[in-house]
Amino acid sequence: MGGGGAAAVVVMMVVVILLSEGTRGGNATQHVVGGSQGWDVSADLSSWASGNTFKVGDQLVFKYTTGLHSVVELGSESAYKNCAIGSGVNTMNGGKDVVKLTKPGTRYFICGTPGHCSQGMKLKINTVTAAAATTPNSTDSSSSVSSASALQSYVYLAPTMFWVFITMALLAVTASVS
Ligand SMILES: [Cu+2]
Repeated sequence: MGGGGAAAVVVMMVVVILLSEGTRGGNATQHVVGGSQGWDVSADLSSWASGNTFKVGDQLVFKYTTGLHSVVELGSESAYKNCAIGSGVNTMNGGKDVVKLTKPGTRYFICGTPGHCSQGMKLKINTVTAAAATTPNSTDSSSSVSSASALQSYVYLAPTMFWVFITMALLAVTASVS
């Protein structure tokens, strides 16, 4: 009986952790690569990249016609410069490929169709930490930014607190039964 109660508490704890992880990612952005052009030879990918801010937790979505293009991730600047398709570290060809930006740094993507990379179908993006992406430009705006983020964390915390409460209630019930 006591064992079952403990297992239930562990399950609830896992649920609490998963929920708080999920809500923390609430301000993540999905970037459709190339905008309305999508992942295509005609898209101006370098200006698209410079017009966007990529934060840890964001996602890239490569949209293209299956069979016509693919997405090859490269591991180095030199491979990227040389359009070295053969040295890809990851290849995707689903037509709607999602890449999660899990850590800060530079990532390189090219099209795997011969000739497309040299025609400009290549993307280099720099991912920054979520904190670095929020840069207040005056003292006035910095105070409003901090109060806004305080409110945000309260909102994100609310569902977590709910589950903590449920867990505490369950613990109390388990204790009274045994
Ligand atoms: Cu292509």
